[in-house]
Amino acid sequence: MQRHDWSVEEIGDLFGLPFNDLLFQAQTIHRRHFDANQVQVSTLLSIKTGACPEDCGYCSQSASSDTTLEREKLLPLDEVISAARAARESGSTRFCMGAAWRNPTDKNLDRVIEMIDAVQGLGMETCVTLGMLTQPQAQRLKESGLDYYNHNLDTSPEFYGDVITTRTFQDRLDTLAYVRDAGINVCSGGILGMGEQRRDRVRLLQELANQPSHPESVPINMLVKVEGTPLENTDALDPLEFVRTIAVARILMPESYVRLSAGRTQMSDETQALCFLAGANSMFYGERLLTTDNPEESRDQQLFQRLGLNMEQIEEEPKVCCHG
Ligand code: SAM
Ligand code: DTB
Ligand code: SF4
Repeated sequence: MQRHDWSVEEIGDLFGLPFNDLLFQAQTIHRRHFDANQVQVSTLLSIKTGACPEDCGYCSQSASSDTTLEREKLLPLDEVISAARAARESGSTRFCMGAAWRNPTDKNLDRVIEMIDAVQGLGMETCVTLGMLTQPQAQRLKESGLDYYNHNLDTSPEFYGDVITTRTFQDRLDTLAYVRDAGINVCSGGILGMGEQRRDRVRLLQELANQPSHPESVPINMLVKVEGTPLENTDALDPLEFVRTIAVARILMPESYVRLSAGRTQMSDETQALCFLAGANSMFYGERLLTTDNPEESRDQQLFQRLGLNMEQIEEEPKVCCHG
């Protein structure tokens, strides 16, 4: 059963539990809904990089940031297909394509839909993150067969304006509503370690859990501090507070995949192990996130082995398709 009436006090109390009690509760709930030793892995590809008109303070791709990132045009279809095929060979079940847009134009969407078709043809699940959508665009993506749309709330409504000024928290909620109402699975979460307080982490999770339905996937990112961005010198968050946030997300949204997302390169194996114990059961796999590094596949394989974790497999046979 999903609850959508979590209060700030209830969530604050969960955060305030002794660590062992919190992890025990989260792991107990996790085991009711999932195989505790199974992790779903997705691979990311940036299909359009840099020169984004938004001013998200954490992002390497914002035109307002002073980063050294090379600006790129939308990638050709064949490059997307080779990257997806490589991801499938490595054992990834979902391919997530990200574009540095405020929102896609209808022409952009035609090109992205070709990419979605091709990736589906390889038998993989598809996810895209393209910025804000209109209702008809969400509908078109649904008709293309898209499995997931990623659009993060990023932080609490109260802290949001300290990080982003070019679009509002409400804009994000509107896009999520279009995606959800179109029948596409929602992937929505946030970033920790941006200088927010615990009450902001409480409010972020409250906003996510109190949506009309829980996002099917909830990415929890640790800020990757990118040189030249306004958040480059933010103080690091205590890793145990990151683990607590994962545990509370698991308790509030028991049937959702909680995704241990950006920031793993800077995280110890032990912190990641605690995240899995707290109920994280999906992550990004492959040496690159969008523009920054992710752990090498061999490193993750070692970690899986040490922890006895298994990667979820693609269930269906690949469909026969023109792209081979
Ligand atoms: N432009 C689209 C958008 O913002 O909706 C899609 C791409 S955007 C890079 C996807 C998400 O990645 C952001 O919402 C943010 O939560 C996360 N992200 C971006 N830069 C990050 C960083 N430096 N550290 C952690 N997470 C980051
Ligand atoms: C999400 O929550 N994290 C991913 C995915 N959704 C698109 C992106 C992380 C980006 C990290 C910084 C970068 O590589 O540019
Ligand atoms: Fe643009 Fe997305 Fe980066 Fe914000 S997070 S600057 S919208 S690419």
